[in-house]
Amino acid sequence: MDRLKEKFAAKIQPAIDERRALLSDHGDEVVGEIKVSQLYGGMRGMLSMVCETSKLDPEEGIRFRGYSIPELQEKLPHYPEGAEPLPEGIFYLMLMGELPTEDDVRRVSNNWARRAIVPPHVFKVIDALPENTHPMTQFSAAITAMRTESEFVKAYRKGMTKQEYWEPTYEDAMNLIARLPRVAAYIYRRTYHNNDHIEPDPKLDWSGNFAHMLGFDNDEFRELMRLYMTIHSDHEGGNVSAHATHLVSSALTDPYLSFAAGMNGLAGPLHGLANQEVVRWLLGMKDELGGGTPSKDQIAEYCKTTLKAGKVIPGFGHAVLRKTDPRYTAQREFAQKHMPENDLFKIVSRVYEVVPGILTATGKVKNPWPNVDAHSGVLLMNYGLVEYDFYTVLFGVSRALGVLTNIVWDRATGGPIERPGSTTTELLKERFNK
Ligand code: HAX
Repeated sequence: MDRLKEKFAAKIQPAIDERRALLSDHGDEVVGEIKVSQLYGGMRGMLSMVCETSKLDPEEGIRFRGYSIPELQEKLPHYPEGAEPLPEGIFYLMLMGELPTEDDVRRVSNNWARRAIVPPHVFKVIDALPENTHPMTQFSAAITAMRTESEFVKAYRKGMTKQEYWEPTYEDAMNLIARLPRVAAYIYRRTYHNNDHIEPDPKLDWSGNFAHMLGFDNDEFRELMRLYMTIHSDHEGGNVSAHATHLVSSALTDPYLSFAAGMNGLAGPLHGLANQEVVRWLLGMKDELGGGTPSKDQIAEYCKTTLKAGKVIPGFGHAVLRKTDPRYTAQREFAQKHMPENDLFKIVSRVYEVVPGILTATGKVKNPWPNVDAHSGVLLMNYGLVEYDFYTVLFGVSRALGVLTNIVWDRATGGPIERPGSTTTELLKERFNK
């Protein structure tokens, strides 16, 4: 058993005991109430699950195992001479519930490098799709095709006890995380670089190697990937990609199919696809106004046209957050440090000054502030990764860290199949008309 797995195994029984004690002492206590508006309103704010890896506060933003993004930028190990946290570190933190040492992070990196070989039939499945297939469709198909490698499927068929479920789930999660950068880079090079693929460099860290396979061998871009992969990794349990992964996994579906379900959810324009929509929207505005940096008035006019057409302004608003997303702020700080003169960054900054006022004036938008997706594209564009239809795949690679950690924990603690109840409008009417 590898050291990480051994360390994780030691954490399982105390976690089970803790849950048992909570359930036995407080199992019947009420932690929330459900309003009719929530039944019709996407279950917004309805406390309905436990997710250990991160917690979202509407005002403050995300905390991973209690740590904010600025704290993680300071406390998680960096690449030698780098300034951004290594995603291997946030994975360790989410899995173990404690900050990693430099050595812990090196071990995670080496562990993933050892597991990173993608079976050849996965590339064949990608190649069988038309070249203009959206990268998220290719990504989802490739993840599903990789299910042939599932240790959970093999062990379940052979027979195992419930207490053993976590072990092959852990193996699948680690293998998937290790292999996703290669799969994603393959899709990118196939779709946009004439099938000119780049072999992995196992000496690099997970994100550095990913940047290398994508074809971006410069130190600043690698740093950007480390930051990007860290901050997109988790956003508590109820968002579409995390919840879809968890829901499907709760039926004891293997991690490959569960994660593919999460990625299909991430591909929606109200969720992860918003990162491509932001760039499409910004470039559309630039085009319409004949280039240059649009004035605040011009941006305001463009926003009004977007809203009049019945569209949302991508990258703004959130179902939980009520302030500027700290993931937006972290990316803004990266831009201020590395690319303050970039034209598109200047537009993004000006958009930040204009959009909240316009959304507030609609009188219905609960959060007029920017989310993570409002900023990620402009950073990628700066380094030459301009094919924005690919951006959600990058998000997906990162999201694997959180959602797969969650299902490992779920199997370790004996999580049940999810089966919430539903009602009908007729029954609600009967109830209130009594
Ligand atoms: N532009 C225009 N209208 C918006 C809006 C925006 N950016 N954000 C919210 N609204 C509208 C809603 O469409 C809704 O309108 P209707 O009542 O006419 O249906 C109204 O304001 C109230 O919505 P809300 O309660 O403020 O927001 P929701 O919780 O329903 O939705 C969304 C949250 C993120 C889906 C929403 O803000 C949105 O569509 N934003 C733009 C797309 C986007 O950036 N998505 C990424 C979110 C972060 C994420 O998951 N990243 O992966």
